[in-house]
Amino acid sequence: MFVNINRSIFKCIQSHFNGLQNVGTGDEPPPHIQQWFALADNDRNGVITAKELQRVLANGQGGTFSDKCCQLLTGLFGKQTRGSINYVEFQGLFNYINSWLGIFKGFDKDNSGTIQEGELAEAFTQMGYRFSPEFYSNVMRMNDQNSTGNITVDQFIVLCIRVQKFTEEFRKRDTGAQGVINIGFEDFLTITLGCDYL
Ligand SMILES: [Ca+2]
Ligand SMILES: [Ca+2]
Repeated sequence: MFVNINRSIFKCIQSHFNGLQNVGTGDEPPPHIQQWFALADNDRNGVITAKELQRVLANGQGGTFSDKCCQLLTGLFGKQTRGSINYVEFQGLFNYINSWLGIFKGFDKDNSGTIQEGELAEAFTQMGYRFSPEFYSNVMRMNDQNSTGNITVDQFIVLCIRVQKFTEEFRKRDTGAQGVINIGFEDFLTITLGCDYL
């Protein structure tokens, strides 16, 4: 699902991806990670920006990963230089994306390449959440801005990372594990604004 510029490369990567689920278990990075890094580093300056990352990440629906998703991913992994990823960081990002692709494929029960509302509910249930049908309807509406009834892989990744982050923040404050917290306005704003810049 990683990928590019022309259709032949896309096909190559698609088939490549099917064998990539266990990437990164050895001491040396697999050669294809180097190839991906070189492909993504368009200006050959040794680091990858969100824009460069976006050029090589296809969402499987004829588009690329969104600006938001690429910024979020470079923000998560680009620790040394803010806003860009070096080669060492890229190895972690590569494995991270592959893990998400594996999770996404597992939840895409009908192999449509996108997640529908029922699949979304099943996914979150399997992740340990219990939400109402209204919640899933709202989430679909907020993420599926073109009203297609589908969530693409990049939208799914952003959604899951945000839910994880909000869950962590909630649990820190839910000291009695009651599922309810009291929260001050400033604290609330800090969490929501912080999650926006993940
Ligand atoms: Ca670059
Ligand atoms: Ca599906």
